[in-house]
Amino acid sequence: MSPEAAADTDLVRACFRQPVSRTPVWFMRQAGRSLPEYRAARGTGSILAAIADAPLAAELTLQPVRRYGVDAAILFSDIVVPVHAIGFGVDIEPGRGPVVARPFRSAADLSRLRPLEPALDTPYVLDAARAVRQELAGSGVALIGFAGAPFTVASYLIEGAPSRTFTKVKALMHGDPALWGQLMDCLAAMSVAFLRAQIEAGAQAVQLFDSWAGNLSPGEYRRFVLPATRAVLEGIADLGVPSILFGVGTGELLSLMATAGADVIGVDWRVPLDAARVRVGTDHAVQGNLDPALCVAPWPVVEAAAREVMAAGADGSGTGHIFNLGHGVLPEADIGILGAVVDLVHAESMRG
Ligand code: 1CP
Repeated sequence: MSPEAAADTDLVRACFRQPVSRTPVWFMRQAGRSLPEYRAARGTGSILAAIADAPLAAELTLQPVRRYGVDAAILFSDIVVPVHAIGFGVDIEPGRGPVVARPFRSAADLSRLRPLEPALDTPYVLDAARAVRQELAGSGVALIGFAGAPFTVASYLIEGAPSRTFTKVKALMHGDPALWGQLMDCLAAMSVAFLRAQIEAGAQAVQLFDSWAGNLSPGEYRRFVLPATRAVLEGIADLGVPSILFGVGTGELLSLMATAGADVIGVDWRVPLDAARVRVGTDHAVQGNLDPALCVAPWPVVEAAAREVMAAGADGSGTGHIFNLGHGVLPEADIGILGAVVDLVHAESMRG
């Protein structure tokens, strides 16, 4: 991939705060159950099986591009794919999320986390990336690769299932900081390997999902999470591909997240983007942040909210904003509304 080709998309230009032809827009979880074509193509099999079927994963990645006219495709994969692929014993239960048969409990469990060799362990992800990139060549639509940030992946490995209290995670990080540090180092190395391989296979930007970081205090984030997050972003910096760091409920963490080395900070719907900009500083682009729950509301409500996001996201020169939701598309979202949001953002930002 030549740097010129990579820079030839509004998404990449916006990440680097360069002038764009119009504000780029995509949606986290844009593939998935909200799309009838997704339900038809995927059937009832396990999501990990769909991810391991490269032609199917490529098709599921491209569906939202065709449906909505978004400016980016995000690879159809999951943040637990690497730990699943090295045999840690992770599965994804329909309607529930990642579950772990034998959760991470002690130093002995570190031996179950061998390094990831993407070409051998997850060749299907790289095959899907190459296929999507080929399909998108010359379209101006960028391919986004992604990985889970160490904290959010660790939260599944330790809790054993989706959690809303993170009690076991916090007990380990505070109770055995040395073991916590070793776990973070392992997971950071895995995310670096996974992201580098996706970039080499054609991803033009990457997003690091630290979805559950908002459950931490600033002190916890600084001490227990920021170093490994920074290591992931430093580990891919030489490739010159822009990075987006995102979490939910991170209003009090935004200024710390801005020191991790990402080009873009993703913001959920709780913090207006102009306030977020003050917290992350002028050297970052921002991504977000329409409330996903609003995407079931009548169009005038959504239109007003989307216009507010655009106004708050504009940095004065019309650069450095990627329009997105504040978190993933909900299964019950109205797909006609999502398409109308894309059209609105494009039309309004072209007016200049
Ligand atoms: O278009 C896309 O974005 C689809 C690709 C994708 C992505 C980016 C999937 C497929 N998963 C992810 C990332 C992911 N996975 C995150 C970060 C994004 C976010 O914050 O939403 C997280 C936290 C996960 C873990 C996960 N996988 C959950 C959340 C559970 C919890 O803790 O609440 C769930 C439900 C899954 C399964 C999953 N992964 C992807 C899909 C489409 C699904 C649902 C499939 C099913 O229900 O069978």
